[in-house]
Amino acid sequence: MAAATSSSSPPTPQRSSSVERTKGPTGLEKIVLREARGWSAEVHLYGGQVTSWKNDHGDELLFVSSKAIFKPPKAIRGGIPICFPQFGTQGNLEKHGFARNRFWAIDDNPPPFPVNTAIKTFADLILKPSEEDLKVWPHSFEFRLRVALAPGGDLILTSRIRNTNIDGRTFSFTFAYHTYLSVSDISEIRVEGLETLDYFDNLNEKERFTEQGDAIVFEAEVDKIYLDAPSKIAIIDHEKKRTYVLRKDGLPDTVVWNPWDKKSKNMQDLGDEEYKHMLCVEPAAVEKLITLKPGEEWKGRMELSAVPSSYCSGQLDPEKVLQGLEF
Ligand code: TA6
Repeated sequence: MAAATSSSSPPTPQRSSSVERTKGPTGLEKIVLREARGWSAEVHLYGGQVTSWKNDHGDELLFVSSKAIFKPPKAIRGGIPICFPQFGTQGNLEKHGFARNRFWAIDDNPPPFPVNTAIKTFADLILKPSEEDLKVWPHSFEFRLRVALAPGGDLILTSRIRNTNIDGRTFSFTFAYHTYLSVSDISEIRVEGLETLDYFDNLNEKERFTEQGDAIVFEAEVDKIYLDAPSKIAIIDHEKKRTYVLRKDGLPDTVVWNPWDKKSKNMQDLGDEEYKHMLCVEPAAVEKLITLKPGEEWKGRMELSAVPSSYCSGQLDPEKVLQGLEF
């Protein structure tokens, strides 16, 4: 039965989805995605970086620092920086690779994408190495990124990386979606789905430990790489009555980071108190290199939902999660 409309109530505005190219205050180009129910997202061509994801009430769900520098060569502090061709610091490559501080291009003609046809709001970007990039990482590649807003607001990032070397050389890389979530108060947050996992602790000379306890809570700085993390993780914000559900595919590990007070004070592009309102939960491929032969392609996908917190803790029993193959 169709819903009755009272003649006195104003008509509900009809929204439609849209994809618009525009510029931010410092002149950096970005694409704004809007889906029909009012959710939106923004992706900057600089870094191929998602810098906003808002729900249908206009609430920002990603953290971007008030001190973020929207000016090359600095990577933007917040949103979803892409770490490629490496996560972390090894060799000559800059920390977390160069993808996050390069200008990506709009990909007008991406190869066919096996996607859900219900998703109509998306942007396709592409990154190819410059002459300068080839000096520090001597490999030809095509990195295609699709940023999509599903009907209902879920944010979906799909990365496809192809080895386009013509001299027969393989290459290996590590990768992360360095996702900064906006939270009410870090000390009130629980993360479910990582308990009992092994992790490397970056604050403890990268020693390997096993997580104990019910859920991950935060009382101090944390910088951990969880190994073989489940494909679904929940980040529960009781105060905001919101749960983020993060699903991932092709990305075995999950990094969890919060700099806490001391480290924040040493970061030029993060306010001293802002650590309280952010949590990085980063689907990643860090501990086992991904290797591609010429012509081969790798795919890594992340899907973020923000649901009301009636989504109870305990629903993410790791056993059930591992069996859940909805993704
Ligand atoms: O993902 C965690 C991490 O690797 C931390 O070690 C911390 O340094 C963070 O990334 C931020 O790195 P950035 O280079 O963006 O300052």
